[in-house]
Amino acid sequence: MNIVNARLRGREGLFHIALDGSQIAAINEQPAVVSAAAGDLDAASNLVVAPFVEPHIHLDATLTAGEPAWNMSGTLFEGIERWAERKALVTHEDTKTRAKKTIDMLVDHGIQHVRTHVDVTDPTLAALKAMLEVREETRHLIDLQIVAFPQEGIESYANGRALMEQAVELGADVVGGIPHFENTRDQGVSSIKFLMDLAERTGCLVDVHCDETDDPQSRFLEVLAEEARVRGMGARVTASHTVAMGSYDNAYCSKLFRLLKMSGINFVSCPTESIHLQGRFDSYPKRRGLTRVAEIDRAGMNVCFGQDSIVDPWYPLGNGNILRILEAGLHICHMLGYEDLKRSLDLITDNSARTLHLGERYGLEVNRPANLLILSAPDDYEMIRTQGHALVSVRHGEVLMRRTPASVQRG
Ligand code: 17E
Ligand code: FE2
Repeated sequence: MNIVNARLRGREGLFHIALDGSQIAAINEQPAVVSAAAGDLDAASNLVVAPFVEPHIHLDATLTAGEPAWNMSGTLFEGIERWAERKALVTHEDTKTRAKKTIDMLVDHGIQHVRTHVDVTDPTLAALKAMLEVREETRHLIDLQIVAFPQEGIESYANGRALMEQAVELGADVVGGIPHFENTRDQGVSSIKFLMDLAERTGCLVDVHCDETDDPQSRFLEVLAEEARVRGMGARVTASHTVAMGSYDNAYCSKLFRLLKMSGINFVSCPTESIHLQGRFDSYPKRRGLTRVAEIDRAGMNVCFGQDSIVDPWYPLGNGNILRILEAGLHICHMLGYEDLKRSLDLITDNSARTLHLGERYGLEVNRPANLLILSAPDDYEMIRTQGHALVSVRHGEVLMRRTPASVQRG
């Protein structure tokens, strides 16, 4: 199969992309627009990019909002309470059904790589066992990384450490954490040492829910970054949320950034989730409750956007469309300047792939997997402005999804 009349990010002109089975065989410049042969795909002078990436979602909790009760305060902590009630009702099939429905939504929006956090603070590890099956059963749709995520704490939950170890033995790809939720600061610190040891010993990646609170005293990011730096593991470590950084004063943050840069860790921000969950203890002025996305990016560090939730106890909306998250994030993070707009897709493609440590399994380059999207606009700026879509998703050299844009008639 070939894709003709493709525009590529950061390059002038049109391109012809040849797929050979499940690999990209060639990418060549086209002197002029051509008509597509039977069986080929016509990008119609629009962008062709590597698939969108969802670097942070909770597939075990999706599609449960209101069951058995709604989160009325809109806080993270009520979300955790409501989820604990729903978690008691979780079954193997219930988890698989909801996760697969959600994966279909992601696929419909051009996502082919997903990192999901799965709650392992459950003595039966029911959700984890279900998600390990989902990972295998959806390989034709997505590459799925599973994070062993201790929603109710590692140190503050009964057998928390053993459950984390068991989750990794069963096949989790990534070790998680939630230091700001542990009962004490000391437990937060020891939880990070424990999870970094576990990851180092087992070769897992690391992705910690870190400082997801407006409390400027929540300073576990420095602990995570230092552990990553000393062990030389930065490229394999991700700090998710880090929203307390939005409340740190500039003097502390300037010292912190030195360490963050040395550590080489990655960052995920979930802007729609954080704008909803944070700022809840403020009146006015009211904080945005997000990490310093633009500043992290400008300091040369790696940051990307995720959805976090789709219709769960923490966030009642969502439809799988990561472009919606990108648009919201650019607004909330003061990133509507032209320099940011013209490379904005980085935040849901290349930066996210780096966070997931995908290496040569990702990217629009010869000899890499034949996974790509045809978008509805010619560049990043126009994709955002027109609220564009992924129109075709190709995976392993075959069309996985086609979207027909809405049409408007006048008169
Ligand atoms: N759990 C958590 O601790 N934080 C979140 N944002 C979600 C689940 C969605
Ligand atoms: Fe999360």
